Amino acid sequence: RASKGAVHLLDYGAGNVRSVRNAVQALGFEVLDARTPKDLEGATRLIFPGVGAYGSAMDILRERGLIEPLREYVRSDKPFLGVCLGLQLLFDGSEESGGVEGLGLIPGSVDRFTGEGLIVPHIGWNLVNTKKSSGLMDGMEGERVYFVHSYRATPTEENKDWVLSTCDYGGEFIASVQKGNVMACQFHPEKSGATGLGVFQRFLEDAKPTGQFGQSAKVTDGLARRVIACLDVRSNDSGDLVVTKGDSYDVREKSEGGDVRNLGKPVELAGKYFKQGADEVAFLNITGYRDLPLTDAPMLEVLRRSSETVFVPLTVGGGIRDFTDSNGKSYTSLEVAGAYFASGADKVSIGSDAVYVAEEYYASGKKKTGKTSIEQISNRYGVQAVVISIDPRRQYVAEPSMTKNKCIETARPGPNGEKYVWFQCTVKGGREGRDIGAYELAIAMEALGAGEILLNCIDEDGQGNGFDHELVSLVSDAVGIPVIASSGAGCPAHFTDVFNATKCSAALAAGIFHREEVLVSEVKNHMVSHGLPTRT
Ligand code: 1PR
Repeated sequence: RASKGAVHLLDYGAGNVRSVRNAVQALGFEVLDARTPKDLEGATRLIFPGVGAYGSAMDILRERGLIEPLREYVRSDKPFLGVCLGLQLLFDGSEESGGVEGLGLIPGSVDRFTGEGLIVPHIGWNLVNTKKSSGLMDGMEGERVYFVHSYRATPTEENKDWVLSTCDYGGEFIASVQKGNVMACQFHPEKSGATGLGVFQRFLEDAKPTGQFGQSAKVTDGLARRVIACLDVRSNDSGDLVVTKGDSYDVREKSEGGDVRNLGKPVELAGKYFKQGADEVAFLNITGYRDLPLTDAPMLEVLRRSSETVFVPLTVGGGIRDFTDSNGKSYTSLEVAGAYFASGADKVSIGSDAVYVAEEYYASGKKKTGKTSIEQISNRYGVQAVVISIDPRRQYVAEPSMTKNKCIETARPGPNGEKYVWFQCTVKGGREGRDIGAYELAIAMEALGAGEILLNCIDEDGQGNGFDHELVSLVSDAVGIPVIASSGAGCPAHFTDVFNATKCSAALAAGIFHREEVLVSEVKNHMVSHGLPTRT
């Protein structure tokens, strides 16, 4: 296919810019890399997908001598589109990373979201209010776009000539800016499905304003509750990478010597769920705790290929930890995560390693070392990039004093009539229980810089009886970061139920989607008909 033209992409080597690249290519444009000041000089159209933490982004730009050339490019009013951190860096500075100076092109500072009970990061699909007519945001009335950030710029008298649209999350913040040919969005067009691709298209095709405003967003409709499709991936006995699905984590067919259940191919299923309207797709490499992740090329390839066609966030988990391979070469968890991000993942999910880290955290009297996988990845790539996958199992006790872990009175007593339950964390895909609860783990992880909790439940996994509301409430009441309810969905009503009964921000399912018992779109329709904010 003939290229419609070229656009430079400022890739300073942090995090996932592959999706932006893929989105631009999917629209028929050629992507050229801008890595040096000289590259910037030659650019006639530039996209700046800022990723990672504010401080480390500015450090890298400085090291590469890009700060002045970037300022010059923007001041000269050449076509520029910043994305997420690429918007924030245009401002004077940020509260993030202990206070950092930015490019100083737009007046104002970028501050952390605050608000009583507000879940931070702001992750998910939210509505934008268009403030003025422009080519960029035209036709976006009533559409939701994908945000993922903990810091935001707010509209003020000084920057009002820049503000193109705002969004409401614990107060009004800037969703996009534009002055002349310079524009930027706090949301991620490359992760916002067809609506987001439209933003890129209008930027790339120099769309002129139609004069139509979008003022449709009602604050009460705000942030949508997310529906996530999860693909548990592993090799079967013939060595093929398959999507599998267990009952309480047992993924083998029940027959004698049963093979690993095969429910399809990862890339195809991811594409199918994107088309059905999944808000995110998660890949869990369920044997990652024993495989050597960086030699696990199939999973990296799955991400690369999925990110070419799936324009919503991708999470990958399994085997994210420090390890030494069979040749004696050591990798840090940061390097492992980096390989996943570079292949198209937006977030990494950490399971077993998080349990060990939390145990040490409590044993040391809650000391932060800065050296754990969670802290390192979060510092480098931002809190939103670190998901903690918890694999808990119910443990019943007659009295709370029988465990040091947080217990609750349960409406579903244990086999011997025990009235109390705690939720025991496991490692290695549920194979080994540890003396720490999901509640304790979640609190430790938030303190160390995790951005989200993926809360599975071994007892409910694959059962189709609905989510464990007691577990989801316990954890989502304890932390201020988003919690994804997982395990047990059997019908659309189970999603609506868990959203109504708990503070979870998202709900995830696997089996019902793989077996085609329920479409993602049917879940969404049920949510809409029950008045839940939903991206449709
Ligand atoms: O410990 O960092 O290497 O990560 C391993 C990852 O693999 C963890 O995220 C862990 O949850 C996952 N995992 C390990 N073993 C299994 C297994 O099933 N044998 N799968 C496994 C986790 C749970 C969910 C599932 C929901 C929804 N599967 O991912 O998709 O329970 O299922 P449902 O809707 O069918 O009920 P590390």
